[in-house]
Amino acid sequence: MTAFEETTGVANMILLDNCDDKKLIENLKKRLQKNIIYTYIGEVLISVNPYKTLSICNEKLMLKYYNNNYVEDMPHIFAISAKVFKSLKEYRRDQCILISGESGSGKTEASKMVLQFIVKATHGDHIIQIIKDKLFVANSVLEAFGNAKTRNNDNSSRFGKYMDVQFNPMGYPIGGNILHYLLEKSRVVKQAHNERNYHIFYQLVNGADKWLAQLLEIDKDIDYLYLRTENNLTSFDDQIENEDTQKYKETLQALQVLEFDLEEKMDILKIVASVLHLGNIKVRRCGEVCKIENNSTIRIVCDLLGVPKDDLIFALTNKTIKAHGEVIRSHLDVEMSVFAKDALAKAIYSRLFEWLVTHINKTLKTIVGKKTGSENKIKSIGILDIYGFEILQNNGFEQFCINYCNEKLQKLFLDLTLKSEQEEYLNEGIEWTNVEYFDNGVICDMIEERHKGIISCLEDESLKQTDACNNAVLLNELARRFKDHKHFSCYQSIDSHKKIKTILPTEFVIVHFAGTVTYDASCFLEKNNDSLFGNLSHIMSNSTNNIIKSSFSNCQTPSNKIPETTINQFKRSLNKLMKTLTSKQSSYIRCIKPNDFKEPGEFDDEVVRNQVKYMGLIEILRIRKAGFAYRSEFQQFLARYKCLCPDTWPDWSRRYTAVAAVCRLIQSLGLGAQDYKIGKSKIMVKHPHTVFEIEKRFQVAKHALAVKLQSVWRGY
Ligand code: AD9
Ligand code: MG
Repeated sequence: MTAFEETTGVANMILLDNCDDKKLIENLKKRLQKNIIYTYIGEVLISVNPYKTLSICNEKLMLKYYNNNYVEDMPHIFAISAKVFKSLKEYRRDQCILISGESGSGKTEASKMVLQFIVKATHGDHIIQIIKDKLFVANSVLEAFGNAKTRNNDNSSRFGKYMDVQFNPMGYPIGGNILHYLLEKSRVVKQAHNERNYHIFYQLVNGADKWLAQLLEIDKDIDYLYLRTENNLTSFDDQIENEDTQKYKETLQALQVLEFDLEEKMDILKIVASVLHLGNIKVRRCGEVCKIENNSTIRIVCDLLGVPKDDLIFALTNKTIKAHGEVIRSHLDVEMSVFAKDALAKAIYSRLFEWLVTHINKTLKTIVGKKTGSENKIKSIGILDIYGFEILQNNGFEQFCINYCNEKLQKLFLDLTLKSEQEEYLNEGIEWTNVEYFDNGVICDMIEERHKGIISCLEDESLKQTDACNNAVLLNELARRFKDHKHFSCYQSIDSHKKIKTILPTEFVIVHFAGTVTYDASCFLEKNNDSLFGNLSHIMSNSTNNIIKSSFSNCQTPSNKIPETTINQFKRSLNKLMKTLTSKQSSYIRCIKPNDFKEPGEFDDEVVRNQVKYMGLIEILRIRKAGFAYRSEFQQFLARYKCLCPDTWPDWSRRYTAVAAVCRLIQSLGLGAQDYKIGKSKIMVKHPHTVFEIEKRFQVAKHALAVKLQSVWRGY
């Protein structure tokens, strides 16, 4: 280690003498203290959240990375982005960048930097510029509607996002597509202490100018129940108010760039305001039935949503179901009426979010077909930024979904890095000592195995109990199925050898790869069924607000058909995502949260140790240290580099077999025995810098060849 590295740490941790967590953590700490937040383990980028603005994101830097090959001693998100972009262009292979880490570790910021690189580093005409502007601002809209302040993060993503940016054969971005995963709906009506609702609500209340506020009948001075956190009245502090106002302007500008027309923008804002008013509707008991108290509030809601007032009042206080061909009406009690109101608020907000994503995708798609005509030549870079692993004081259905998603991503990471790499060495007949690691497949199976897992159990109970949910039955069934599972316990299954001290009868515990989480199952079935009374959906489907009308268009006729449950939908879309990701060449950014208090520059060894451990960073380090940075099939290697040796250029096949040609080529490049290994079908090169050297020579040779061809051409 050089004196410089003594104080600033090494840029690639495969250069560390020891593969233990102490050395790895010490290295990350040294670097953070010098404001260096990026470090490699092989080609995996580790990013530590500095919680302060550093000058690491500017155009000059981007160009530097763009113009250089992957620079080993300067780890950066731009380096990964440049590598991915070049692979897409040179090898014409679809790429993806998987960004993972726990809540607040910096995934969303990292994903924005990748996108910034793609947008800034690529050129193109006016139309390309339009698409780049749209790609860039799409995030602002999604963050306004899908992010919120939580205990862990002031700008926490409450939905999963996979953004695919499409490129034409010249490498210009020509379109995009966003997939979104399960927005946390419950936040719309209730937030934990010191957390907030979605940013857009505060942006609108603070930012709307006078005429708009009058039109939407909103006012900062009104106490909005849905903006009240637990035990906390709505509090607007001056600085936050200013920030929200500023962000409101940005959101509106972004909507403009994304070509939302005036009517659409108004419909969006009306829906947001209607949710706030819905929250303030008061229901009281009136003899046997319940009644809505504040007539003026329900009038505003109906005006904004474009639905008849009497119909909505009826649907919020009564329930109609069809049974044996007859329509049966029953009164709701106060509790059920409030439940119906909240369910409506959640449904219209989440459908608005879906509509926004669909609309954004439409505007991102426009240029693909028009401009190129050859869609099969389009390649893409996908950027995955999902909600991070969460352990809260109170973990519910949402945390279960978020953590399940993180289990799947961790499994994919392990399979694509640790597992497949080790298998490859064995298949190629290369001497290899297996590195053991914790394979979380066992937890994924426990959650999602067909007919057996927790999801299937939840599904069975949800379908059985569509009316009055009894979560105790669910817990009993979970206890029966998983009482002996190492990663599960609940009150009903607990026995002396399980070491969980306090667990309530309404709870169950999963020992996840990233930590032990106690889930409160009280509302699991309700949230999974996610029921909105049919008559409410029907009213919405006849709304004069076009977004509401189209979002509920599948509810034109009241039906008793049971829709697909939330968890089943989520599982299906996640498995589809995993397939997409597996089909692409993947690169990884692992984000680390250095402390639990969002404190700039603060590095808590224990907090980091936990993340290093569960992410399997030590195991990656071991494999990377002992393994090979570059692996290529003989034919592929020769196709690219045969011009570097007179004996293999232009046609090696007349004199050599593929393996002999590779050996001849390697020999002429002057590689030592320690630099590479020849497997059964592949050549493996130990260090990245050796590959860069070969690549550099290739670029020089290619250039020389091009010049020669040009002069020959001119001679004709
Ligand atoms: V969550 O799973 O969506 O709750 P993320 O996405 O991992 O989480 P995010 O990117 O939102 O975390 O980062 C959290 C906060 O850390 C940001 O709002 C910034 O204030 C801060 N942050 C993150 N990365 C950087 C950075 N590279 N430079 C400066 C940063 N601040
Ligand atoms: Mg995020």
